Amino acid sequence: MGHDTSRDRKDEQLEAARVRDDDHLLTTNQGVPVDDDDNTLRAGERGPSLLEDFHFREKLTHFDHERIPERVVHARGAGAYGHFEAYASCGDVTRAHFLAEPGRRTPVFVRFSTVAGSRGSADTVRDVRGFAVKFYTEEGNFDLVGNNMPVFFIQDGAKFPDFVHAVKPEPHNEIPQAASAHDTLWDFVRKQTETTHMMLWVMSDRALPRSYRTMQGFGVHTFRFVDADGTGTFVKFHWKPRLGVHSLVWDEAQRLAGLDPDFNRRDLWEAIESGAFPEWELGVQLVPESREHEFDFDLLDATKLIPEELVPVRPLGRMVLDRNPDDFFAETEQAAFHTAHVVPGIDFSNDPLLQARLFSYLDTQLIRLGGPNFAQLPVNRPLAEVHNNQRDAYHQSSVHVGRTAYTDNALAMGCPAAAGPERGYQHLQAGVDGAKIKRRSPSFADHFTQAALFWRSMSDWEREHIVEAFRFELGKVDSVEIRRDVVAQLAHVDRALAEGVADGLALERPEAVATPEPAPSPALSLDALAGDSGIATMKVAVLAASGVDTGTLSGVVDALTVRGAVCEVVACDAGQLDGDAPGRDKDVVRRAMFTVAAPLYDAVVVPDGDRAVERLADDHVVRGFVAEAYRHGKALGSLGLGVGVLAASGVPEDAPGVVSTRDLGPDEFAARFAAAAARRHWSR
Ligand code: HDE
Repeated sequence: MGHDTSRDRKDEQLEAARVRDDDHLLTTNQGVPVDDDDNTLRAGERGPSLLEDFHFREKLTHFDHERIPERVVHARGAGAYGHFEAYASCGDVTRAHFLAEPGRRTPVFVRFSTVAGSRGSADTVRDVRGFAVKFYTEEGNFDLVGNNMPVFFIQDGAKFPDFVHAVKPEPHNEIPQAASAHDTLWDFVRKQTETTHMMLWVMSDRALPRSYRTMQGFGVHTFRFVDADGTGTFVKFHWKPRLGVHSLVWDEAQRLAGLDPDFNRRDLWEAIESGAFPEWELGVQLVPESREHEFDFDLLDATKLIPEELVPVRPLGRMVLDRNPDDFFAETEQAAFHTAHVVPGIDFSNDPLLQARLFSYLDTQLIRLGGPNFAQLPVNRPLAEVHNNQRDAYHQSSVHVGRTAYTDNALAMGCPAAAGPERGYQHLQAGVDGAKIKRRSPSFADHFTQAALFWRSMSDWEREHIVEAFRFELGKVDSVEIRRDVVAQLAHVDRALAEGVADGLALERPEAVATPEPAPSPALSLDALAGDSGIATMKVAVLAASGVDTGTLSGVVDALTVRGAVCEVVACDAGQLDGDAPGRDKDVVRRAMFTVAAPLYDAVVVPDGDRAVERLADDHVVRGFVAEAYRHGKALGSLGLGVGVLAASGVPEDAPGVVSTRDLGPDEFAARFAAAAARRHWSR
């Protein structure tokens, strides 16, 4: 009977769809309407399936072939569309059209990623983040394929496969996933001391971004700008997030990997859906070619940065992301970035890491996207028109007309014709000389000074987190020899760092060696980068239970929302709240406590209401929630009797970042609370 009823219902639905719009009918890939999508064609109701069921075979075959290889690195990522807008003309240094005029807008697609994990791995692992931007300029696509750290692990592309094999899960048992805390990575690190500077960045909280929206981005390599006269200028690219730079702490990041493996991806998606469009400023450090050799490091060495105190960052424009993709696979997964996608006015330096990338990115797309026609995919297609004689190959979707597929031709009046130096991309005519040689330049030999620069630029709490990270990572390394060697390596950076790590691992402190003492670069510390956007777009948990004072509850939610915060009422139980006063007490519960945890929020508020406070304070899950937020340095606030929940959770009323009031109104409270939530409180 059930069978007949559901079939009847389906028939009705089909009929309704037919009436509504013929476009909504299910068809095969050949456009043939399908009568039934739930049953294979059978010989008799209980008989074998028939080969002639072309619809079923097509459906299953397509499914069987749905996967393409994930990216060999940066497999896990999330993307969004937006635009870049230039502030002013940069004609003094580059002929790039998209930077030539104030207000000129260029559409962009951006993909953020982790490096080591597989496509389904967690977002909040300790890792570098990719920050790849595709500018669809009128002169063709420019891809700025950067990271959220300004330096890299290695100096020469020949070591890249070794590095990636070392950091990825170990090949015999494919463990651990998306983690650097294992023997092979640290074995690589101790053998390749050029990794030291980058390893300090990766052990810092920069490797745990709170959000893609709160990360810096860097082009890493030295590139070149080229002006209309053909003069080159060395350039390093920087992205600075409008919301300031904010990170998680390790304990929180680990919890989040289980609580919400999509934490960063979800944050980006939700921000864009809610209209809180992520924004960055693009800036450049410029070095005239005449000053190439003025630094105590080599500009071609990607393990080095140029301190902003030596060469300030010149702002070029801003980027806003305001549209989520419609189809993750079609757009984000099939996006093909390539460091050699440059436009007139942007050129390369001889950085040997960059030179290797110029080969690798095209090569990787050939296997990943199945041939050389990936530029025809919608996300990769330039806005600029494409005219050339490249033909055929897998997935060709252009229909080329005409009989000439060669230059130089007379039959098609010589079209398409080379654009010439005025309009075409012209490589900078940089001089080269020297013997063919497989040897690292001696100017790349210093592996420790900039590691010391980074360490010396950190605040106390950042240093503590770095030491803890080294202890954690090396603590997971089985080989005591590797642990010892890495500690000895750190002794070349800073004695206190090496001793801190050694003590935590119960290793002998390493022998004293001379350490470099470069002047710190304050611009590198997260303390200098928190920004001034306060509580804007931060997620606040407002803890409630039946009996909550709905006046303060809605008052504080409104006052924080006005300041840009995203408030979620979290209650002990699912369902509606029974408030102590008439007001907006129905339907306000967004999450039941048993579905969430403190790491999902940036700050916590407890409103007034004696019955609610009693219930909350009595609940060990609530107390654990509050205590965890406190431990992670987050702002906590209470109104009226709400302070009882903080006290029951062991939060001192006068601790930094705790705002408790018995007499302030919701608005005044919100102003003070927003200021407290602007950054974490590590001095507790
Ligand atoms: Fe990549 N890198 N990389 N890389 N990389 C890839 O390209 C490679 C390097 C970066 O969202 C791959 O399409 C080599 C530095 C990002 O799709 C591959 C070397 C920086 C992304 C590749 C480097 C990056 C990639 C894998 C050393 C920061 C993700 C899939 C010579 C400046 C882009 C793909 C996206 C992806 C090779 C070093 C950033 C295999 C050989 C340095 C953001 O081609």
